Amino acid sequence: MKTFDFDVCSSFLREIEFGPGYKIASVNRRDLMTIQELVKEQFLAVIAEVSPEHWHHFKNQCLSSYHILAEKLELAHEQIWCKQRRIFDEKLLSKFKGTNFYSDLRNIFGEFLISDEENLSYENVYWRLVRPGKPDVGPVHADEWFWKLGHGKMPANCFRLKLWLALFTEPGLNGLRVVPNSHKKNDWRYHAVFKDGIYKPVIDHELESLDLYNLPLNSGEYIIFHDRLLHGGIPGTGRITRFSVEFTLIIPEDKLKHTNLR
Ligand SMILES: O=C(O)CCC(=O)C(=O)O
Repeated sequence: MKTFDFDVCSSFLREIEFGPGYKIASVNRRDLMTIQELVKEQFLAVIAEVSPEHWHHFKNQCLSSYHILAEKLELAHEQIWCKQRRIFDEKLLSKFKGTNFYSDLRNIFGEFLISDEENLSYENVYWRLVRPGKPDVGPVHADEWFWKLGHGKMPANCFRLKLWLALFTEPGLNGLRVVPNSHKKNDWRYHAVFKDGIYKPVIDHELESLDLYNLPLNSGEYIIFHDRLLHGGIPGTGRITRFSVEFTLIIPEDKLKHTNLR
């Protein structure tokens, strides 16, 4: 059985910091299926709550064809899929933490927490669904901007990394895009806009002026990235509804020997 190894952790963190600001890895097939099923369970529970007459339509459908049914049934997508409805509840969270994927993260980083930006008193693991051709993606930003604007509380002597896992994607067409090495520059400009009850950062740079790179992530691949890395969703140009899972790891700073990830 593998356990935490300080040197493995240190070299992982150094790859992120001194490399392009991220590292890509993958979960095994079984974990991918488990996490897809957890999302489907919550997805169906939401449909049962907001639109019970349509539940049976979605029950036997793959999540990735959600957009076809949603359009046919004229679902109020934006209203239904607010963030609160896309955060795992504690039961799903506990199943999520039972995966090998989660144990592998514990082996790499040792003890860590997942952030609770939504103040739910439990760790926030949430998912997104992005329809092809619709503006459902997260805009380009660095996560640090949200924290600087007061979204979420940081425990003392810890640093953050974000994890984004592809559940249903078409590589390069509808996943995540990043600006490699952008975490090394500290003067990206943004301003705050009050939306959905919080101040959200909006980037001041023209997107065309950034070296945005569409990560060719397959379902089951994930990226762990630096808090200052510029990133955002790829506006869905594929054929399927993209599903992904995200969360923020909060890691004690004592793992930071030879790195400077504060
Ligand atoms: O998946 C997306 O569309 C955006 C993701 C994102 O902004 C994030 O992981 O912070």
